[in-house]
Amino acid sequence: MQTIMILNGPNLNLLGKREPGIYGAHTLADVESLCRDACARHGHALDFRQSNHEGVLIDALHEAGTRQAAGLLAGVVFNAGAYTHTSVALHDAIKGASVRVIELHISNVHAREPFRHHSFIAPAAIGVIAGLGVQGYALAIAALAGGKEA
Ligand code: CA2
Repeated sequence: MQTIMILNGPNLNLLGKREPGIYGAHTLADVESLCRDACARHGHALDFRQSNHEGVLIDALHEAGTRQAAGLLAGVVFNAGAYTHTSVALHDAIKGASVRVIELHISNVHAREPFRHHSFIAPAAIGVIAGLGVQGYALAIAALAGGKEA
């Protein structure tokens, strides 16, 4: 059974606790449970992570690339949070690890402040989902499970 990694970046641990008008009322634990159900439906195992630290996210992407190369991982659903808009290092990590990544945002970043319109992740990703709320995670899992190729 292949695993799908869900990787969440900075401040996503606050989900459901602040700014419900933008991100909804679901907590990160709710997102994990939604992802667990979606992975189970598609016959995949779940590896669900969150970190507020860029280096930890980079290490996770490297690990994902190694596991994907061994046939053990279908890909990564990556909500890089605000690092999306700032991090060349995360772009390089995805490229360097040759890992299949779907960039995910709960909110529609293109309808928000201009500084959220640029993504360093998107050019290294196989696809992008934004603005569909936490259900976007389930859609991204379905895409990876369906064999979406780079
Ligand atoms: O819409 C998304 O999923 C984002 O990746 C969320 C990030 C934001 O910086 C991106 O532009 C879009 C923010 C992470 C969550 O931050 C929270 C802050 C306060 C309360 C709840 C969540």
